[in-house]
Amino acid sequence: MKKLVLPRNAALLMLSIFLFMNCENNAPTPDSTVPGNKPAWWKEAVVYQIYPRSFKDSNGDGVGDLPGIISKLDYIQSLGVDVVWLNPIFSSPNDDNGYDISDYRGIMKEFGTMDDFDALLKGMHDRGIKLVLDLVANHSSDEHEWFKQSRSSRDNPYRDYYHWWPAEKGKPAARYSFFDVNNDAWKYDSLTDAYYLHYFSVKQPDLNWENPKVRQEIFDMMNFWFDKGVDGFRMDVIPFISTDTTFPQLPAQYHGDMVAYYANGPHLHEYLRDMNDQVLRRHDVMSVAEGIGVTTATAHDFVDADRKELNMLYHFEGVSLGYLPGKFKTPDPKGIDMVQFKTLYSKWDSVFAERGWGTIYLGNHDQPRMVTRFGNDAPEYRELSSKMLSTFLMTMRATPYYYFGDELGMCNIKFDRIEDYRDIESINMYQQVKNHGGDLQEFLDAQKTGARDNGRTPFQWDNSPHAGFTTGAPWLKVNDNYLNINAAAQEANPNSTLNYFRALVKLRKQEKALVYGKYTLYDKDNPAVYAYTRSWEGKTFLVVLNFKSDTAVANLGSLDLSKAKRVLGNYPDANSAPGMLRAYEAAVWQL
Ligand code: ISL
Ligand code: CA
Repeated sequence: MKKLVLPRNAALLMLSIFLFMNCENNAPTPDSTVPGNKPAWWKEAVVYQIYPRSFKDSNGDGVGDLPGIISKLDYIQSLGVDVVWLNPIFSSPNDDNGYDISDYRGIMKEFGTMDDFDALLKGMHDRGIKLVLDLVANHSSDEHEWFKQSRSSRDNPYRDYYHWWPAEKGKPAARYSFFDVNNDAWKYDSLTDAYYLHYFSVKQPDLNWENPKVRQEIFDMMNFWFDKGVDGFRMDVIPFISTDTTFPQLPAQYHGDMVAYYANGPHLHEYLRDMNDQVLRRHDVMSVAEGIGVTTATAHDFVDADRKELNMLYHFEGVSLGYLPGKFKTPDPKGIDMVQFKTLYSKWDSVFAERGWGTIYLGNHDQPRMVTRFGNDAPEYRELSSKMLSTFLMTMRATPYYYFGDELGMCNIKFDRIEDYRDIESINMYQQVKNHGGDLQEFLDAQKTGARDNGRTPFQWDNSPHAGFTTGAPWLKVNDNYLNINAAAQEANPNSTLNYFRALVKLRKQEKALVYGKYTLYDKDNPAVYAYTRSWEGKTFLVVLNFKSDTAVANLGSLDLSKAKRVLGNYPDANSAPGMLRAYEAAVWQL
């Protein structure tokens, strides 16, 4: 097993046994952080998320690939990040860009080979970067051998690897699907006269975790990747894995909230503890749940150290702000209410203040670009507001998950036509609106804010055709603004968003107060400014962020600002006082 070097003397043996048994192993020496929150490498890490399809194409087929990532390892290292999380790279027919896996131990043909993978992992480790993969185990592809077998007959040994409902029992109780044109998570299959369950597309049948053989297959597969040296997993919709296989009518308490129902299956935590016992605790790795359906009330069950389940999860509450309730990803014309935003992030900070550990992100492959959603992508404010949002992400008490391209200030592409979209979600929802005679123009307008493809356009490397992403035709259009917004141009400019991001990462690495320090919110009712301090071992940093284009004043109450010194900011010079803020100004002050 990886990293379990045989110790030479008894003291080391004791130590390594202790580390092995402790699920927050590899911790630096104890210090003044609160109990339950002891240091760990994954708490101090900055995670950089790469959508491999859109990072760098090496062979001109228009699809990013593993050799492409290898060719950019020096760039990734230059950011100063500790961990790279790759979206799924496994064999897949790509109904949902790799979230439909047909072989968990194979590499997607378009992305390369296992040799490429080994070279990528080595290249990362040689540079001191850890690699986290995506575990998509709630469902597989319908082209996975297990499903082919399962579907073939009712008495096939793989039948119970998936959820089947025999048609002679009538139609099963309704379940909602994220990606089905009819919203229906049950698909009738005439071959065996039965329905199978798919919370996502018809090509993503849900695996039956209630079957111990399925759990064993998944745990063995995880160990396979860990034995190769992988450093962790991000776990796709992991709260959904356990299912009441009697499929009752949806209990009344969950009416209108199917996600919460899916995320609270009867044996969920038993399976996660089992996964920890059989896999995670045996390696020095990190785990993070895509915490869909998880609330502040249930979060501790996943991540508290004494639960022996997972390390972290990311919630959906922040990225759900500013959309109209009951309407699919439709922006509220009033925008995002900053008081609500601050209340929400302060609440999540306090949840993990003494136990567990949080994460923070504003963008990922399921979200639009953060500068468009939470900042301002108009030319005069794009750089300032990108830097401001990065300042927020790098100074909160939580592990930042930073989405590739945000360091350049990449923006939503805002397609006008459905034909430009590649994402199954946009395409199927469009069809759904059409089938119901809905307003297609309204849908397309809303997608300019909310569509997932906005965050998936190719990385903008330079000002050559297709932004240097590919020499061929890109699988998804490149944003036209690449002529202005690209890595090469920003390398050359010491004040670019790229170099500002590097400075932020460096500061977070230098100042443990920004990782572990106590968080205190100031001026909570200020509708424009987010101001907070981070204090630890006698050092205090004040972070002030103006989320609006008007100048703003923050009331910093009783804070002693007499020795305040600006250590970083998105304007060339410090303002006259920490509480005075220009448009989208961000500054970190040491007090
Ligand atoms: O993307 C979403 C909203 O637009 C979410 O509802 C998303 O479907 C949900 O967060 C689950 O996401 C994960 O599983 C999906 C996959 O499409 C996403 O890319 C993945 O992050 C199915 O595997
Ligand atoms: Ca390629």
